[in-house]
Amino acid sequence: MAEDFTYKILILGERNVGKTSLLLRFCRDTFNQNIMQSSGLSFLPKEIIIDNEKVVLALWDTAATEAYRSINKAYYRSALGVIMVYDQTDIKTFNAIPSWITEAQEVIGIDKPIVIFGNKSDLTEKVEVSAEMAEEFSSKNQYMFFKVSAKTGYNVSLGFIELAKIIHKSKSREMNHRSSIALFQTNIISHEEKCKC
Ligand SMILES: Nc1nc2c(ncn2[C@@H]2O[C@H](COP(=O)(O)OP(=O)(O)OP(=O)(O)O)[C@@H](O)[C@H]2O)c(=O)[nH]1
Ligand SMILES: [Mg+2]
Repeated sequence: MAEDFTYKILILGERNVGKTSLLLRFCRDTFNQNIMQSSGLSFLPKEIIIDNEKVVLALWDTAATEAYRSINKAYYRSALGVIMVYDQTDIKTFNAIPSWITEAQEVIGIDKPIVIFGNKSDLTEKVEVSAEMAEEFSSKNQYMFFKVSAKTGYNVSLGFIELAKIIHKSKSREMNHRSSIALFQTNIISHEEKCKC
């Protein structure tokens, strides 16, 4: 049976950082300055090819408002990676990253890859979070970091695809490991069948 490469990914971050806009840029190549604030939870699928294999990303967009935050947490389960978004023109959104990550890791575990998106890189005159600050924070915690812009599309696909590649690599390793164990078990069984003792 063909393997199902469907990977659930969470898009997290404070209100207004551009989570929905990044998704719409990646999945539909569109941008709307007058986008509505999200309520609840929604997801968009995106099909990509990695190493000649079809991979479907199930991208879960979350509403950051406090009322939804705890409800959404119930849906984090089984996510294999996180896109953690902050707005480079608002330092509060950068400072909030650790609490979002802790909250996610309580549900999905600490071993899942996390990519930090410093969004709104097109707004160069209002920067409150320098790329150096974000890079330092990311490398200290072993997260990948991308400066992105949902408005111009800068680095958006690249960031999503890099996360998908990491997930795909670990999934492939896991499958190889499983098939080695299955092969090993088959060998033991066939040996026992042959052995009449
Ligand atoms: N200049 C600029 N504006 C952006 C960018 N990304 C998003 N925006 C704007 O920022 C505002 C918020 O974007 P959303 O995508 O709704 O943000 P969100 O994180 O989904 O917000 P919530 O759903 O409330 O949690 C909107 O006015 C967007 O048009 C960007 O890269 N550059
Ligand atoms: Mg939204």
